[in-house]
This record gives sequence, structure tokens and C-alpha cells, in this order.
Amino acid sequence: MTCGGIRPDGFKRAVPLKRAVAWTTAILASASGAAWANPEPGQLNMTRGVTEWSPTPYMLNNVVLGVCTVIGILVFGAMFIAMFRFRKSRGAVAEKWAHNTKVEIVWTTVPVLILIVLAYMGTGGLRSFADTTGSQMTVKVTGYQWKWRYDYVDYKGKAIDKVGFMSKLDSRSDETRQLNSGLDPNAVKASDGYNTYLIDVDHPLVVPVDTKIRFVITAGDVIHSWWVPQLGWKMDAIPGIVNSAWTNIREPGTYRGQCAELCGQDHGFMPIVVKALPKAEFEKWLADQQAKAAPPAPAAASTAQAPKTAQIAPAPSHQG
Ligand SMILES: [Cu+2]
Repeated sequence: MTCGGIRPDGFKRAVPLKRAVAWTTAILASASGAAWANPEPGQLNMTRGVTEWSPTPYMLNNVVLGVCTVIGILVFGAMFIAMFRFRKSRGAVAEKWAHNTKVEIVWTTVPVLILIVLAYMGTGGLRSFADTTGSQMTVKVTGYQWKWRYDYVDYKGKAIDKVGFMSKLDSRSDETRQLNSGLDPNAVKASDGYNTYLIDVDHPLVVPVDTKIRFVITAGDVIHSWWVPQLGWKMDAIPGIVNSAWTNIREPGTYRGQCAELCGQDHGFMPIVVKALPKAEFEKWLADQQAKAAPPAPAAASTAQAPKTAQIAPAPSHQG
């Protein structure tokens, strides 16, 4: 508006109709529900996410952005008015007074009150995020150069044994990204036509919806960061430290993310895919995984193992 007042012609030239339409479309798209599924190129605002908690950071972001915008307009508006309307060449003469107690009280008190309100809201958001009590499932996430490992620890109070796997960049993206591969990145697509170049994996993390899931997050080599925007948070994966976080996904779907901590030369090639299934489908998937992990015939396997163990046993007698 200030620019329009000064150079109306220049302002009109600078914002052609086409660009205005494109921006309006982008704003409307990010405000509609369609934008919450996965980040889109040109998306302006952060995503509202798909979980119980993700609207909290979204709301906090919008409030803070609103406050910043209002303050910015007031401060820069006052500054530009002072510079242009009261400039020396127009004959303006500066006042001689230097202090105004009333104004100073107002411009100290108002920002303090704004900060107290923002700190109160932000602390509330962090407290609810830190509370992993009442989780119905635990998944251990381990970051490695340059892949993720997921281990299912428990579900509905029962320990899960031997369900865990590595999750790394899908082979099509990996082949395409090689130097002089000659392959087209735009051709790497999911079945629904979504371009999944560098954001797809061989084994996604499969979780149920409407379940409070606790994540315990660590790393095996350097610091990584596990980040899926639709969950509303990211958490550092640090060797020797176990961080925790939680989520409760409301809508079934495929949610994509990436490592968000510069972790080495292939940092850009360790995406994250979370597949949220309805509970019944997840339980079936979990049962299948447990069946695969179980030894095929327990009795036969244990007797077959026995001689092997026995072969190792003579070692101490060698020393004696
Ligand atoms: Cu990483």
C-alpha cells in the first residue's frame, strides 16, 4: 500500500495480473484441505498436519506470523511516513524534545504483554508434545548414514519381538540420481501419479491410525533428524541419546518426510515414508511380520542349532 501511494504506475507494472492470479491460487490451495496431504512446490504456509497434535504448531505459527505482520506494518509504516512526509527537503524541522514517559511506558508494556501471551501459548504446546504417557505403541527409530531403522517395541501393552527393518531410498530414485544415469526424475512416480523422486523408500514405516504412538529416536553414527511435516514435529536422532516424541494420526494415508539434519554426503537421500493404516489392516500387517520373523519349525530349529553351539564350546579347553 505504501509503495502504491508513492509509485502507482510502478506498482502496477511490478505485479502483473498473471502473477497475482498465481499467488491467489497458491493461497487458496494452501488454505484448502487438499494441501494437508503432502508438501507441494510453491506451498506458502506450513501444513496443518493430520494428527491429534499437529494443529497446535500450525495455530501457533499462524498467531505468531499474524503478530509479526501487524508489528511489521506498524513499525515500517511509521518509519516510511516519517522518512517521506517529514524529510528535510520538504522543509521539515525536527522537534527538540527527547523523552515522552507515557509513550515509553506503552512501547515497553505492550511488547512485554505480547511476549508473555506467546510464551504461555508456546509452553502449552511444548508441554502437550512432551507428554508421551498413555501411549499404546512404541517404535524405535535409529538414524544411520544414510538410511533409517525402525524397530517395533510394543503394541497395546504387548512386547513385539523381532519386527524391525531398514528403510532406505527406493531403487528407482537411487538409479535415477546416479551421475549420467540418463533417467528422468519426473518419471519416478507413485501409482497415483505423485512424483516420488527422492521421497520414496523401499520399506515404509507402517503404523495404525487413532493410536497414540511413542517414538524413541536415536542414531548409530552421526546426528540425524527425523522429520515428517504432517506429524507436526521433527526430532533429532543423536548417538548415545534417546529422544522421545509421540503422534496420533487421524487420517489413513502415506506421509513423506526427510532427514532434517545435515549428516554427510548422502543427507539428501534418506527420505522417510510413514504409511498410516486403519487399525485392523495394521494388525494384520503386524501379524504377518511376526509370522515371518518367527522360526519356521521351532523344535527342529533348536535341535539343529545345538551341535553348532557345541562346536564353539571346545574353545576354552584349548586355552587350559
Ligand atoms: Cu541424516
